[in-house]
Amino acid sequence: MIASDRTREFEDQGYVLQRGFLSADEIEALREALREAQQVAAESDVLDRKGMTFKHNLWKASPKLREFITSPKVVGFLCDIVGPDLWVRWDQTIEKQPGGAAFPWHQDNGYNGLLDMHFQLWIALTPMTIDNGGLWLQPGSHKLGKVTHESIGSHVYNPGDESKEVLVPAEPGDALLFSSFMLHKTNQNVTEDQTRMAYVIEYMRLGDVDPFIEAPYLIAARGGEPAAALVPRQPGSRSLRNQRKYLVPRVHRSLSHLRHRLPAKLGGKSGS
Ligand SMILES: O=C(O)CCC(=O)C(=O)O
Repeated sequence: MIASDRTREFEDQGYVLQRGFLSADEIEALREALREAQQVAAESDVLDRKGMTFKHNLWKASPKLREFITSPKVVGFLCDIVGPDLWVRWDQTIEKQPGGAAFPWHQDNGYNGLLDMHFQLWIALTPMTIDNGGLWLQPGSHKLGKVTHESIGSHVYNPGDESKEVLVPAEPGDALLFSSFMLHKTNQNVTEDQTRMAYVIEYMRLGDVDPFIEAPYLIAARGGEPAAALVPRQPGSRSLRNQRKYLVPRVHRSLSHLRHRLPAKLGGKSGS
């Protein structure tokens, strides 16, 4: 498929699936780099939740991962579809062990509080099936823009229109690029012996910001070309448009952090 077809597909469906994106050697090299980075991941970047393990910000610990996620192959694939100027907001491995719990319908913006669409490159590192907690999408749901989510336990949830759901079965090395506004979910892993694993890298347009994460930031592409650089500021952070856009969310987040730190008798939630 040529790039403009893929761009149209992304705009229309909210995702593009590239089967066999990585060769067997590339998958092995990526697994090895991830194993090394997972071993040194900061404790604060590891989240274990009901049989799902998330390890975040692995690129920060790994020159090999930085090289991979800003490589001509990855950047070329992304830029052809979503545009020429990108930085890396986040990365994580997601492992769902046998019995690992469901992760209900949501947009990623429902968790990270961001207002702009960004781009999720989800790479399968094991087979992903209906039984082991493979990924389900609602194609076209990205056109809703950012939707509201209700909180259920530790999750946020918006069911969208479940009659539109499709499973994306995948093999190791398949890559799925999807909009952060895409409603998606994974079901419980009902196998007895299969842990399924994906590596997800999130890219944003250079003009868009995430005011909630810490430096350094990794530029991936400029003008459609790989342009790996670690920088102390997000390129869009000085724009008035972005500062205004996040004024209210930033105040809310600061107040909520403060409430969690205050003793209960002063109205906080910490109770200490
Ligand atoms: O299980 C997965 O690979 C995806 C989980 C998920 O929906 C997410 O991290 O947003």
